[in-house]
Amino acid sequence: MLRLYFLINAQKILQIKKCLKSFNHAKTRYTTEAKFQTKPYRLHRLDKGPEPETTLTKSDALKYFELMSTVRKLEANINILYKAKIIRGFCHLYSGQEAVAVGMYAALRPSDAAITSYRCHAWIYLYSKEDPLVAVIAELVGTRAGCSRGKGGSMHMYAPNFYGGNGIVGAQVPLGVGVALAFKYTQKDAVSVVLYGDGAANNGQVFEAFNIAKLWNLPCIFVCENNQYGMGTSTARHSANTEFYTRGDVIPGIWIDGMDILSVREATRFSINHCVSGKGPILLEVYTYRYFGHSLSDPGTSYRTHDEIQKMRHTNDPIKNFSNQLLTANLVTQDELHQIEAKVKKEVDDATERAKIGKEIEMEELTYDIYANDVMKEIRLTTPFRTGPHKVTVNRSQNLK
Ligand SMILES: Cc1ncc(C[n+]2csc(CCOP(=O)(O)OP(=O)(O)O)c2C)c(N)n1
Ligand SMILES: [Mg+2]
Repeated sequence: MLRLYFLINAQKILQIKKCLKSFNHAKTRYTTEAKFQTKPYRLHRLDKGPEPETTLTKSDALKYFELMSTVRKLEANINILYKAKIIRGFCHLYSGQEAVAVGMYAALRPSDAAITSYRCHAWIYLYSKEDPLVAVIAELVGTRAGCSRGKGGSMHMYAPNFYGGNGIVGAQVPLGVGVALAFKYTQKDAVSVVLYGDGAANNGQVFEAFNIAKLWNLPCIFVCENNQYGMGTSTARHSANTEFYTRGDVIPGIWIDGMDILSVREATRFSINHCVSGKGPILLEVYTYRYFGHSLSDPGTSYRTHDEIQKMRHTNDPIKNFSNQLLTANLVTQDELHQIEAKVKKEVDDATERAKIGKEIEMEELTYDIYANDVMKEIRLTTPFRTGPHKVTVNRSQNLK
């Protein structure tokens, strides 16, 4: 009798549990948006900063999670290809900094342009219109499906409205100001996002570019990605003033927690409004961290401890931070995130295989498409005595499409 009583009760408890589970599931399914606090900003020459609260829709949440996870997996596969010597030369990974590119991209409009240093894979992936994963991987492998037909490699990648991929420290900053000048001159409703590292922040041409951008109030968002090291030198050792968001002098600045994608998105929205309202440039310092060394030939552990990297991975990872926020707010389920992770893995692995089996360009194409207009008929090869013919075979340069 007592056994029967327990059996009936156990069944009831099971039923109640099932009900509760489906109720919770329904509750999660029907939460279509949630509000989140942004991380405190620090302001320079601004009375008011970005909003302290932001609304996130479920579809955007899933999209941002997918984009950040794709960048992480893309760089993981590139690392493997590099170790297998399938990718040669320089190679700088973005792992750890995903919330910067994806958070900014989430706020940018199709007309807005960007330019960055050599750490450009994430940006190419975001800006490329066709087969973006293959555009990056094939370029690194050196095959013709690459965004520069395999001729550029890690530091020379372009996409529509994305001006590279630049290997000379700081050199992209005046170029990006030039893009902003073109926007103002042609009265285009667009801003130019100009990214550089903390290690470029004391470069002379950066200050010349700041000056002209402010003098002419150009629509320029300067972004110092402070990942705390310039190659192997910590910011405290390479910079007399590490408050990078104040370094534009009369240019207003904002310090942003770059491990929080929503803070980055909100600050970018604020900056676009600042620029398009005619107030001129703004300078964002985005505080972040890179898990790998400066490039793949730097183990990245001689100037910082293994513990430091592990601590960052475990306690302040941008993707984990975001997924924890989403789960706590009941905006997504763990299951949905797992499904995205599986999809991302398959997509990046498939793209890696497709990029690997691609063919290199023919030798003669090496000297083609250097100029958009065929201004030089002969291009110098390895010595002044060896040249190759120039030809325009692509309709327009990648970044002008
Ligand atoms: C004009 C110039 N000087 C030096 C170098 C060598 N170099 C490459 S990256 C770098 C440091 C850049 O620091 P940061 O922007 O913080 O880059 P991170 O290591 O974080 O990518 C230097 C000195 C270069 N590429 N160009
Ligand atoms: Mg740096």
